[in-house]
Amino acid sequence: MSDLSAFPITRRWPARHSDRLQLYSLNTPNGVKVSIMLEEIGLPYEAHLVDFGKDDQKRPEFLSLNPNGKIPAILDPDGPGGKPLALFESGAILLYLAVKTGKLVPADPARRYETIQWLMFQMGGIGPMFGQVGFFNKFAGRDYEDKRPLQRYVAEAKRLLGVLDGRLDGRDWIMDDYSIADIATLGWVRNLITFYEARELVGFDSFNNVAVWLDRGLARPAVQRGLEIPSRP
Ligand SMILES: N[C@@H](CCC(=O)N[C@@H](CS)C(=O)NCC(=O)O)C(=O)O
Repeated sequence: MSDLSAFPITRRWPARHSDRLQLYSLNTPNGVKVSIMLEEIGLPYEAHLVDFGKDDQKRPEFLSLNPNGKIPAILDPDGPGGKPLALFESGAILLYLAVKTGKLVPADPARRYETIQWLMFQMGGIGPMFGQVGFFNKFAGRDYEDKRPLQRYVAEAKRLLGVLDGRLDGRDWIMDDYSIADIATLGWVRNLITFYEARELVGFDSFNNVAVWLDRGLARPAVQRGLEIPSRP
């Protein structure tokens, strides 16, 4: 039995099964990357809801694990050397879980770096830019009189979709096989055209390879399950 009591986050979110990986998250586009990954690889885990409605992500117990105050974060009782490992940043968590289990990342070093490259393309491009489209199209930024910020992020989102569409030309997945690069990206593309209501705005239907890839990804049972974990209250 692992002892996770040294981690203050377990005071607010106690582990019922301290031998299982602990996930602190919400089913946002960054959060679902990790729940989808965990569902895909079949590693036993316990999901804890970080409720934004209660500002849970700013509580001292959460900040003790992630000083950046954002989900997702994990605590793996069985980290490197058999010791517990706390980790935040969805890209780092995906990579950690892939390397730990030898799943969803190629073993060949060159292919592995290529996968990491596309993972970083999501982390540094698709996530931040699509998020700004959401802010200026659906949330507080919608009321701004100056529409140039919205136009800038829509143009950048279209450009990024074009890059992804080119990569997916003649391919089922971003790499040859389904990988952490797809897992990182699927939830963001889905969110852009659903929750952020930007389907027409970004001309999504002209990116046929992306549309077909998205449907292919969403058809995976593990993706469907992961998208709901942890569900909003
Ligand atoms: N780069 C971080 C971004 C995480 C992030 O922005 N999470 C959002 C949800 S998608 C969040 O926790 N927002 C809450 C807040 O900003 O207060 C990652 O990929 O893990």
